[in-house]
Amino acid sequence: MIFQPEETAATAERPGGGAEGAGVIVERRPRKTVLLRPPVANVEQMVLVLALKEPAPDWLLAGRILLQGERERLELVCCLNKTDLADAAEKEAAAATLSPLPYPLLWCSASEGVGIAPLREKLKGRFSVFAGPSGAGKSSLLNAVQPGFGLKTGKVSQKIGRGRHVTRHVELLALPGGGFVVDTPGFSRLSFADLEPERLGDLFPEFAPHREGCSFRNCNHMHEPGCAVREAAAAGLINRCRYRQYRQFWQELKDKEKW
Ligand SMILES: Nc1nc2c(ncn2[C@@H]2O[C@H](COP(=O)(O)OP(=O)(O)OP(=O)(O)O)[C@@H](O)[C@H]2O)c(=O)[nH]1
Ligand SMILES: [Mg+2]
Ligand SMILES: [Zn+2]
Repeated sequence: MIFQPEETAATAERPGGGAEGAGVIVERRPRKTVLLRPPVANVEQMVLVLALKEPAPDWLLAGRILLQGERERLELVCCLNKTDLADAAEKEAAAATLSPLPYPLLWCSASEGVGIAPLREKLKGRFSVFAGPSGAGKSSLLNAVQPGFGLKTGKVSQKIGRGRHVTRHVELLALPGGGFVVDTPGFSRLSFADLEPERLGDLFPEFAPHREGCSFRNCNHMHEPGCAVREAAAAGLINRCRYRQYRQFWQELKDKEKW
């Protein structure tokens, strides 16, 4: 379904009669991709937004979000926000996890206007969704990309170090230069539905160059002898944190299968 603000949908029929300032459904398209968290259909691109600090990155959650994007074959972009708050060691730690992945990595500060132009460029003409934990700065970044959005933002709780779930609804926003972007509520838990553990390895793109070297063609990269992926992780050629995540996810999916 495509929504447009009234003024850009002027020539379209108005099935709902569209009140002043309301969106109008101009076209209904078949769903090609469907995300459950956030619940959005037909997006092409997912922008994972993490704060370097306040709240510190939850890599496990980030891994789950990326996995969901991979499963739906979305183009992925990673955005590390709040560069103004982080020191060199914190930036290095985040880069170690994200820079080996084949996704563009943007360093941003919504409050200082850093990295906003490249982000705007990535969104231009595309249908994107922002995803990430509460408080990471998704709405703040979108406000920086397009001040007219005027999205509500909220302070991160000092006591629990987490966002306060300010964005409550999935919001579809039209970009002035073409394209749409969806702001979504942050979440802290995500479980995968309908994923066979045997498929999991395909959704870790950095495993691809190593998989060929596994002794078994159907290697699950868990306990099999001669697993080139496990060896690559041990040798530091694959980020160890990501490989540990893979093992955890695989186990989770296996346990689910038993039910
Ligand atoms: N220092 C600093 N603070 C930022 C930056 N970006 C956002 N913030 C602050 O972080 C807090 C959370 O920002 P939001 O934009 O509401 O975060 P969100 O990801 O939309 O959160 P939810 O809507 O709850 O999912 C606000 O107080 C922002 O002002 C940044 O680059 N630097
Ligand atoms: Mg928000
Ligand atoms: Zn293997």
